[in-house]
Amino acid sequence: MTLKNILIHPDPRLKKTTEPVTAFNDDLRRLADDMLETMYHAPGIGLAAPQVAVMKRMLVMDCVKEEDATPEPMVLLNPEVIWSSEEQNVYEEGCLSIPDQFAEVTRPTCVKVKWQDLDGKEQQETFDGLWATCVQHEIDHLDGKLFIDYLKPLKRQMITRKMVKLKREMARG
Ligand code: K2U
Ligand code: ZN
Repeated sequence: MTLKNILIHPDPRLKKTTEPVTAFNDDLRRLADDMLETMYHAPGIGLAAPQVAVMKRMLVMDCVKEEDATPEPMVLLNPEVIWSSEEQNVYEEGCLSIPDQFAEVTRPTCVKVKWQDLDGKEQQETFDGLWATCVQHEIDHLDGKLFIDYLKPLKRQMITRKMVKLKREMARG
């Protein structure tokens, strides 16, 4: 298991649409393990492949928040939202690629998602609550969309400027 480096916005790879997964093999399983390890270490409750510079339609998540509860790691390949509720709710979102920045985003409260699992077998599930917010946030990443893209331009530019400054400081070490 390897911890992978998480890309920080702005980065062109975070704005690209990713390619479908077609090879369901051991390399994919190893990547899923590495992404889950990276997610738990961050810590986060979701992580999309482009965030670790892998341009594939793949995401992992585990939105179980209770410390002593059993983790529920999920690996979704080629995920698609096939239904979303009229009802929407607001959540103060963050992003591992935009550290320490939070803003309210409105999304459908409930979504039905279909995907393939690591064996290539088709799965479907309806998500609500934090799981729904998270899976929509991650699928956006696969289409090069970040939560700041839902904000007013001024707020988005302010956050981007902070990230450019952070990356300059990180580069200086
Ligand atoms: O994609 C990511 O950057 C992972 C996010 C997923 C996420 C963002 C907003 C709302 C739900 C999920 C990280 O997990 S951000 C850290 C976090 C942790 C707990 C609750 C919300 C966000
Ligand atoms: Zn994110």
